[in-house]
Amino acid sequence: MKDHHCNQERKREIVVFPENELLPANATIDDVSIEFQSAADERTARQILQTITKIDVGPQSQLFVAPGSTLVIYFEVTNLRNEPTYHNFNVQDEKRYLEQMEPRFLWLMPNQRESVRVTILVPQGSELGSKDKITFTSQSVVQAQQSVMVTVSSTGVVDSWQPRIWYTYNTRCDWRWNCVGGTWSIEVVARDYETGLLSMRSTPEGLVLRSPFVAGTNEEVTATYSASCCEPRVTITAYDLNRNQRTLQLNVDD
Ligand SMILES: [Ca+2]
Repeated sequence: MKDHHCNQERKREIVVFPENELLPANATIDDVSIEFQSAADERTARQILQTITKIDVGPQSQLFVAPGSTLVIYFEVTNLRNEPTYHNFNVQDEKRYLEQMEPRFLWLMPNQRESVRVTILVPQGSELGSKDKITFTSQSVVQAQQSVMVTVSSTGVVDSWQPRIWYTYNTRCDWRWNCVGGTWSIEVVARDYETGLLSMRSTPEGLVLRSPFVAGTNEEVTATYSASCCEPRVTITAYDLNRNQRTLQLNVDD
């Protein structure tokens, strides 16, 4: 990690991607390149992704737990680099509910996604409504982090409403005669007013968060997706803590 006073220099360096460059913890797209929106070069978009390890909270994770019981949280780690990378995992919490993490390290091939299971035990007598923030870190060529907020609750969760999701285009492809060399991008916002947002992901991969969020937040979560104009389609899905999901299907050519 570099000093703040050479921030501009760091941004330039990262765009050309020297082999050993390290991004700071919680690296987001703003750290990688602020020139992203104006870059009409698909290589730039690809290179940004190559710096990134993405972590999603698996939709099967439960973040409400009764006193005296255990729960499992699934952190899905995806290697978006073009080369195999070794990942060391670490997990911390505020209330010492952590029981187990499996596995503790992994090799991931390009675009490979694997789940890390984190088990917590909430002691008998824990106060209802109290919360434990759990922070999962993957240390590799870059460091990535995702936090979740677990709530102690003896009753079931009431939330049958899907998350909201909306988007705006930053750049489109319609002025181009052919797709080669062109890039399009959108900004996507998701929000869940009830139990809170668990994760937001895309197919193909490539959704990059504007800033980290704690799974379970009721605030807006913003991300950017960018692809070559030769790959005009994307599906983006947002999940809430009660497994409700909303899917957005886009075709930039429409
Ligand atoms: Ca909801």
